[in-house]
Amino acid sequence: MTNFNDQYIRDLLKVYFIMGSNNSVLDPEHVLTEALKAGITVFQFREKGEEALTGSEKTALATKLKNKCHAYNVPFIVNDDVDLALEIDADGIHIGQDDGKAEAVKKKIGNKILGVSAHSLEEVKAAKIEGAHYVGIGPVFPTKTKKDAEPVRGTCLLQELRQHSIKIPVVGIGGITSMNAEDVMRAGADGVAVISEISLASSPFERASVLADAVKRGMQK
Ligand code: TZP
Ligand code: IFP
Ligand code: MG
Repeated sequence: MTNFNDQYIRDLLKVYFIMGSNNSVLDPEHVLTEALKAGITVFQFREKGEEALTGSEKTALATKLKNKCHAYNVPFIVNDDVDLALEIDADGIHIGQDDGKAEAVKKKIGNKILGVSAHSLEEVKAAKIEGAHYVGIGPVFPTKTKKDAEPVRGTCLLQELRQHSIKIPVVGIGGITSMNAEDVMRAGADGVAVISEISLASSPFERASVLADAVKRGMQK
């Protein structure tokens, strides 16, 4: 039940790439490798929705992508599936509001990073109390990737968190591109999380590089 240093987590969140096998046209391992070369700072394996892999196929892909991340010293986070995270010894787990209490998940995972999706000030405060290491705030902008996404909040909630001086690392998610990432950072996010911006790019390396540059421009000291 380690407490990670907040600054370590903030640094990790800067360029947060998320992908499952159905988010890319190109081979997922190829896309991830390009993104790693371009300098993504953390990766989340999110295998859900149409034609998502299950069972041993899911485990095999997760293992392959985890090994790729580790070759670049980038942490590997699993979305939702605590058992998979434990089985393959992932570096962390990301859960939503309907995936059970963060407290219970935290007890199960021991020395791993815990991220929680939050959509209001109340959910952020609760996640912090329950021991989340970071929260994902979104959707910031309209997204085509998540069909059951909550209403778009723009950068309001990010600004609100900062105004209330709530001290937990935060990453924005939903419709983020290299064109708006700088604004998301200036609104108070520690980083940006993207799926399609990188996973659907014809050159994931180029796109992830441009995104990383936009994040840097938006960082404030
Ligand atoms: N949660 C809120 S929005 C979203 C998730 C998983 C999808 C983000 O995908 P994209 O393609 O970066 O908009
Ligand atoms: N936020 C995040 C993250 N990941 C998700 N899968 C999600 C919301 C729904 F970016 F990691 F914070
Ligand atoms: Mg979930």
